[in-house]
Amino acid sequence: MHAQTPSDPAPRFSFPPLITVQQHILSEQRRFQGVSGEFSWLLSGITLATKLIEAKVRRAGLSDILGVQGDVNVQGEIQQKLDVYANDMLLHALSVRESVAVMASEENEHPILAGGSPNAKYIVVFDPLDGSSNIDVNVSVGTTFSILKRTGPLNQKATADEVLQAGSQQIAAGYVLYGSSTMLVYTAGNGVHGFTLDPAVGAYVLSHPNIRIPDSGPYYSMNEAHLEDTPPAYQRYVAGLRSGKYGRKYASRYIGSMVSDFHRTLLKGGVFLYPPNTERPEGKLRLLYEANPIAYIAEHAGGMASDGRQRILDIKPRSIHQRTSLVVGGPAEMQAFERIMAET
Ligand code: P6P
Repeated sequence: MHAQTPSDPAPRFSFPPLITVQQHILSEQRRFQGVSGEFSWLLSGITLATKLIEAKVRRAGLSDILGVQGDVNVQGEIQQKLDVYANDMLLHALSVRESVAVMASEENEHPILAGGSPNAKYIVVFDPLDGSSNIDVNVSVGTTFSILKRTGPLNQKATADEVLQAGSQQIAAGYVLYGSSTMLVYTAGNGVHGFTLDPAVGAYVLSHPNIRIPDSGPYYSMNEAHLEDTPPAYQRYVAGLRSGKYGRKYASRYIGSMVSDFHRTLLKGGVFLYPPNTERPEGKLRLLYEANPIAYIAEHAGGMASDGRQRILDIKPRSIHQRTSLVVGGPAEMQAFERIMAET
């Protein structure tokens, strides 16, 4: 009988366990039946791309990347150089993930059939740099992403139409906010979790586990320059927020960068709204890669998201760049909104 090799007791640390987003994703994907590791490998492509984007955003003022690329994108918007860079990073990182069949980006007119393996089963839809018009004035910007599964037979090549799925079909969604710190917030349907990028080591570390949107919050957030041009019901709703009609008087906060305005709403509570107006009767924000990921996160954090008539996640898209109005927030603010809309 050999003498047993002595062993030490398990180490006890004076700090909480450091959980990286990769570790978290691996534990998450075990919930998906039959998901081999493709899901975590796909998400690692997104996190890698956002680290490359973050490095450029952090130095935007120091290199010639500031200013406009000069081109105009499919939205008719002047492309900022960082827009183009961010889009290239995501397209590159995802195109080398065998599990990605289709990519759709705000910056590309049509979906891109990725060169994934014939059995690639995922679709990734993203806005590489939302709020990019704020770049030159150093206001936070963000990346949003939405992950869907293919709807066509895996033994046949994917079609672009497979992107047009209701937001309720998302299997994961998230955003990266390039703010005073860089945070990745995502959900794979089992809670909403926030990770802060530690620039010293280049890792997203779990900092906000199981985020829940407060039942009621102190802020409402909209571009009030459009208020007189929005439908009367929205004007009545905002008047109620201001007057204390819904049980508290709200303060106004508006950054003009959707990811930032939503992130504050998610953590502090309240409501963010981009209603329809005379200039944009269908709303301004994009359904597939702005409203859907935000709505998916909001609902998994205990909030709600509506286009004024229906749940955002129930909308069946007609086109990839389709716009929608968006009202998203905590239960108290959204129930007050739904009561107002029910009166019309
Ligand atoms: P407005 C940024 O251009 C964006 O797409 C969103 O990030 C933001 O919420 C909205 O537009 C701001 O629009 O009309 O208030 O400038």
